[in-house]
Amino acid sequence: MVLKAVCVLKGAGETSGTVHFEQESDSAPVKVTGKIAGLAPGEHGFHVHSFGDNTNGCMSAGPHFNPHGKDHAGPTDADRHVGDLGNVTAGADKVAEINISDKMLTLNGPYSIIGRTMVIHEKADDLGKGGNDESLKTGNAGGRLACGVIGICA
Ligand SMILES: [Cu+2]
Ligand SMILES: [Zn+2]
Repeated sequence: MVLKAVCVLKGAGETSGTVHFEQESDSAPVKVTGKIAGLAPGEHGFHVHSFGDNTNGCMSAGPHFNPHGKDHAGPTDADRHVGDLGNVTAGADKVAEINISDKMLTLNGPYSIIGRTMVIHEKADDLGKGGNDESLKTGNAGGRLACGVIGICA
């Protein structure tokens, strides 16, 4: 059974986008595709945060989704937050095209990301290599430009 989800990201500023998720089977990697516009050219941290709560904007989404109690890291690290998707890169047109396949994300079971929040950040994620405490929590990715709850789609 193919599982599909979608997330529409919005924020207080000009940043917005749509991200699609697709998983071919229960244990398959999750394909993450889409586009985010209104970004300063360069890298921007991109994570799944714990809560599907946007009552106080993107802040209510809480910290990175981390059900296994790991430190923050990059998407290719074995030990990382489940929500750590690293960076997406915006071009001169201020648009980031997203095309990621991730083995740790899942759309089913107790660690499903459905109902949680996708956040795009102001700055680059240092992938846990920044040499300070914050690096191991947030990657020093700074403010939350836009976010949206991940929902089931057809
Ligand atoms: Cu984040
Ligand atoms: Zn993290």
